[in-house]
Amino acid sequence: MKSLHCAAVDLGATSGRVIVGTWANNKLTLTEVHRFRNAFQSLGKHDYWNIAGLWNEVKTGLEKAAAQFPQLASVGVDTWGVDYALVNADGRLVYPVHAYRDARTQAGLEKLANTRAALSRVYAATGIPNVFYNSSLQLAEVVASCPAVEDLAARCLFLPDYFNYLLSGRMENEFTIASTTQLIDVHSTDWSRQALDYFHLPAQWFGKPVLSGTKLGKVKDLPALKDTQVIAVPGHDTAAAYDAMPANPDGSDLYISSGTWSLVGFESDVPVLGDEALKARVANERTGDGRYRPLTNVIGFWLLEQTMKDFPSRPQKESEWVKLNNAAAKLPAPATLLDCSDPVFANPPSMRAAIDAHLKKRKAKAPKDLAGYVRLICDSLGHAHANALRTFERLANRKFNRILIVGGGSKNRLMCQATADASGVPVVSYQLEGTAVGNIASQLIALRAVKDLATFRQLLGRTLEKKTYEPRSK
Ligand code: LFR
Repeated sequence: MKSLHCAAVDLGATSGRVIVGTWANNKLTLTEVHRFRNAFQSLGKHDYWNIAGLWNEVKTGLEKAAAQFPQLASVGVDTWGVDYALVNADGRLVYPVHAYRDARTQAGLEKLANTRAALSRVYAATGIPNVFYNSSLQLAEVVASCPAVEDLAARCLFLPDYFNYLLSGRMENEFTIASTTQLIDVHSTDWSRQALDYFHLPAQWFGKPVLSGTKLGKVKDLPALKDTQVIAVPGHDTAAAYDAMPANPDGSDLYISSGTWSLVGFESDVPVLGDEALKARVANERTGDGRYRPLTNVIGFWLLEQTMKDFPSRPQKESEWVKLNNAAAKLPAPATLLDCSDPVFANPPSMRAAIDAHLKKRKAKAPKDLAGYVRLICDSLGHAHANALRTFERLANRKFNRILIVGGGSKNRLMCQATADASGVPVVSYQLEGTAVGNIASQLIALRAVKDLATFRQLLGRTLEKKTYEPRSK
């Protein structure tokens, strides 16, 4: 069989990369051709993404990919969830692209939280809980504070949609990313009229979502990629990462995509709804083919990434990371853990100060050094992951035998072990760029090089390196 090369553009909130997947003899090989940092920038009281800068990096990455793999068959884009670009009919931005951690949604968040009937209605309609970053709240804030935008904008393109548009010239809303907005009908694959009405959003901004695998046309404006097909993959990075899970087909695995956030969830043919699910903040996000991925967002390594900023001595090299983690592992287990759901951790000016104040309120002492914070954060995440497992077992009436972890955080031994210990089930961590692999899997299926996702997972599972963490009794 000839080898096939597909490029994944994978944009995360703190870093982005372009990775080429080469499929030959039923085996996937990855080549990272470009990696770059990403961060939102503050201007006045608000936070924005540097979209032009990101697009430049995407182009640089794709040109490098084409130089190394001249026969690039296709490209797919996935990004973090919920953020969007408002464009006119010619595709021009009519509003700056805000970053989801911008505090502008606070008033809308509180209003919905305090209106029980509306909150239940919106949850029953969309299956998405009321969280500060929801696109619904962000868009409602724009329309309320700048009503002219309703006329100026012709379409709302979520970030993968917008990059797909820049690449192919086609404006489509992809389904997985649409499902993170709190605007999709939980019982169909289309927008929820009820939710659009509640948030006062113009229905004409949104097109009927396309499922992943849809071909959008050839790349325009990048001569080296003129024969490369743009494919709408699961545009939400978490959906892509879940697709890459070499899971047991019987549904007995719980998944964690671990990075800036820990996305803890599973796949299901039916949503998990009701008052208890709403209280537990279960988000019924969707898979590329229209099924469900009930999950909860645990704050993740954002806690550590931000705490590091307060330590000039933070590790730079891999060997320094290992040393720091070893020092953290030797410390006694902290008696008081962080409540990872406390909103004070969302976007504080200093994470270290926010952690110290949170501990003080709980009458506990702040850690003495960076190793102490690492230990506290890893143990707290482990505990939060275990809580999510128990909640899902109860609400979905399931039993999970293993937890599978992919993503940058899966390399963190301390967190993996803490998760196994707190949950009482083995944790299997894979050396896997989950989001890029799921992105590429969708392209391979669309190009008919692989039959379906189940086949891809089975083939992938054969070649992956993994490490299993058995739970230790206390
Ligand atoms: C992870 C992620 C989460 C989403 C958060 C905000 O990168 O996409 O799934 O809830 O970022 O978009």
